[in-house]
Amino acid sequence: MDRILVTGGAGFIGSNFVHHVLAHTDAHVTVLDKLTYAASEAALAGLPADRFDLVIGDIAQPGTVEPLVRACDAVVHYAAESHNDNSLEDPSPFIQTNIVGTYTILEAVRQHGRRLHHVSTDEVYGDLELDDPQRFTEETAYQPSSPYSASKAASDHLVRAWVRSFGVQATLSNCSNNYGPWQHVEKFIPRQITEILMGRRPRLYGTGENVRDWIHTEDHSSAVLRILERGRIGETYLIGADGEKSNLDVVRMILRLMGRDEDHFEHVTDRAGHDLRYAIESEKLRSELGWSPVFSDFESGLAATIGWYRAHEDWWRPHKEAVEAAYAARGQ
Ligand code: NAD
Ligand code: TDX
Repeated sequence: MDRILVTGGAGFIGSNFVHHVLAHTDAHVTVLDKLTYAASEAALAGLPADRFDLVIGDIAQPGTVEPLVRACDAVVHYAAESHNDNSLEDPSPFIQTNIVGTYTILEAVRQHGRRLHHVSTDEVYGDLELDDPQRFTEETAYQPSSPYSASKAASDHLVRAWVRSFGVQATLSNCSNNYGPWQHVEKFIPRQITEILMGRRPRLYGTGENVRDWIHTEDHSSAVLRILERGRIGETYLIGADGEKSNLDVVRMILRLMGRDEDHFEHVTDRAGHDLRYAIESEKLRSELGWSPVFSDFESGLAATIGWYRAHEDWWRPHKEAVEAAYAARGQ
């Protein structure tokens, strides 16, 4: 694959993947990104001009997508509206980008016979009880809870239908919660770190017993590249790093790593329909494609992430107050 089109490549996870591909392959990368509030051109600064370009545009516009897909060998599709809380306020951009946008990409890869990797989330499977010995596998039934996860589930179904009905050469992956540099301050870990940096208290939705399965975004990128290069067409691979932690434990760990009292947080209004627990069984990816995560120690990955937010206040500070005003309006 000489030329890879990365949709959503100016976002948190997509930009990490762009750096990963440029560092580990000889491919040229074109990013297609609408540059929504969640995008960050700074995350793509300094990339080699002969191997990288950025096209600003909407994945739901066929006239934008078609020539870019024609010009590439493979598409890696990250672009999405990604925040559950926003989807509860206004689902409409989630339907438009995540469903209509994915449909638009699928029609272009069908027309031009291009390889596609579709990036999705473990949230399509709904949630697990805290004491359930099972984890999500590639066979788990879909049961999404929020407008966000329902829109991602719909996009996954479209991809599988285009594989089966039209022979599109696609793979899919569903990953657990990512953390690392360049994540928007609306999300849980960056919100809590930056609240502490601003002298305020972290805010836990509800009891804080909810469990997320954390993976460093660099490990997500290495998994996606492995699937792009070696995955079997039509297959789905779950990506996870055995990183289950309750939100309460994560907040306490952040407070401790930042030299604060571990009980120095607040409980706030719970998220509507809040999924209780996500947990990924990634055995298929590990045994079939030989992938394994590098960031196996969550606490040291979290400490490095805290260091990154300390050093990049110029980047996150301009977004911080608007995000907090929206949370405050909802009692969160
Ligand atoms: P993000 O919100 O940080 O970035 C999304 C990017 O997509 C932004 O750069 C944005 O400008 C772009 N975009 C949005 N709408 C667009 C449109 N219509 N046309 C072109 N570009 C558009 O999201 P993220 O956290 O980096 O997530 C990336 C992908 O990974 C998403 O598909 C998400 O569902 C999936 N995912 C995320 C996580 C996680 O923990 N964040 C976990 C598993 C899967
Ligand atoms: O202030 C907060 N307090 C809090 O307790 C925020 C912002 C969140 N939470 C909780 C809600 C979740 O249980 O923390 C957990 C993580 O919240 P988010 O960062 O919003 O992530 P989540 O809803 O789990 O979804 C994330 O992982 C799956 C990504 O945003 C999705 O794009 C991805 O698909």
